[in-house]
Amino acid sequence: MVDYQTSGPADALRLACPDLHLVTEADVLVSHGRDWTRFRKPAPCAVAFPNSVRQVRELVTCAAAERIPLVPSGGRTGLSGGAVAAHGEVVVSFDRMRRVLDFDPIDRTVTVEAGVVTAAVQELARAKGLYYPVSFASEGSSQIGGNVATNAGGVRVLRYGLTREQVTGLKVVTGSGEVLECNRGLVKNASGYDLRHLFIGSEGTLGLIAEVTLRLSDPPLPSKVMLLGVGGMDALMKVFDVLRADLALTAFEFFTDRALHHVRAGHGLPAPLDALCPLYVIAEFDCPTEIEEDRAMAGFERCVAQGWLLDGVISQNDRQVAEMWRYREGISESISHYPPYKNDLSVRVSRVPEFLQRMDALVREVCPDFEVVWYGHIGDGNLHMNILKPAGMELPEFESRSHEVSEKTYALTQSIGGSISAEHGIGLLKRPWLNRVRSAAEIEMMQGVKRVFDPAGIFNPGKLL
Ligand code: 2HG
Ligand code: ZN
Repeated sequence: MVDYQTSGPADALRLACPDLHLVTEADVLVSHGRDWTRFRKPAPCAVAFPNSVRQVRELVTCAAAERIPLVPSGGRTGLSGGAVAAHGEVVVSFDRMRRVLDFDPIDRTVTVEAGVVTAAVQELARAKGLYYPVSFASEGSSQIGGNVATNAGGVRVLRYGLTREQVTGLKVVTGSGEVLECNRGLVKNASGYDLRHLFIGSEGTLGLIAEVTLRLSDPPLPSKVMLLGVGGMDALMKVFDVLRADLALTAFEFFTDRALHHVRAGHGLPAPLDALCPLYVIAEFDCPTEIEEDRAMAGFERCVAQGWLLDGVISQNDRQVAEMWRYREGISESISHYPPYKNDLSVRVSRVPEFLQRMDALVREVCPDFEVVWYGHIGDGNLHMNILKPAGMELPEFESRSHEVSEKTYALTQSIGGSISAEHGIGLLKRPWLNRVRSAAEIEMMQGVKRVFDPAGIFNPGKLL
């Protein structure tokens, strides 16, 4: 139970941080008290908009003294309820911390405040002749601080890794109001525990990420995209093996015919191929010369001869690249109104064929009455499995039926060494199943780490742990 020593958390913050922008209007409480999930009602008591590290620090110091729970909030595009404030918390928004602080052409790094939008970092890198490779459908509104807090992945993890691989420095305010400068942009730093990596993926439970230094990459080579029609689950990773052997892949994404149905209906898109296929793949690869294109065509023919591929097209210009990507990147939005119950599963790439086959059988057995839409970053072992709420079923009943499916799904995932969250985090919604993928000893140690950084327990209570 929260025991506010003053008349209320908002009043306490107003007194302690007089120049902090603090909002209590109902519409802002709703908009900033939730992410893209719709299973909990937003009910924060205020939203704070600090505009500097100093203000973040003052806010945290007061919150720790008054035991005010804080929910850090970025672009609120999360899918596990990590940014949901449903219990009178104060949301800490980074919307007023959007400055680019530094670009260093020698280090090839950029330092930004946490509220800078992912697409703005990509654009800045491009303007400097470099590249920020983390890319996903919500990049136009997600913020860098949130990307770091959730270790965001996306469609090019196969080539460039997750957000973790891009972060060379972090400025973080811990629960005692301490400002930590982690790693300071160094490439090599063998001076003990790398605390930076504890904050990456911590889902706002250890500290508030105020500034981030990111490594930028070489600009990518010219690339092409193939949209391929695949014969079935068994063929999917065989196609991956063939293409990966001959091409430098930057992405290998898949979606099912049901996913295609929804994205076409939602975005008014034409059929991408003449043939109707059970599965589709988007394969992106470096293609600086005709040699690579010839290799791609040869790989395609080999897969067709084996019966693994049924049809396919290859991009000839940037417009076609963008059109092909829409079929994959538009899926999530096209089913969001149902709403879907999301599963974000991962296994080692070597176990994907077995995983897909067993998951397929499981879904047919345990929820034949639900529509299940599959898609994901299958080249890195990540499957997004969305269960759509049937019209006429109330949300609580749908959630509880979906939980039953989760029990079985997660047991299967656990049995082959996978994870119940690949890139969306544990947040609020997956918390009951954390013990499926982390041992009791690990969870206890994580709780110990939390106590070190957040002794008053103010950061994102009820999330992750
Ligand atoms: C994607 O890969 C996002 O499109 C969203 O991670 C996944 O909607 C989802 O389940
Ligand atoms: Zn994804």
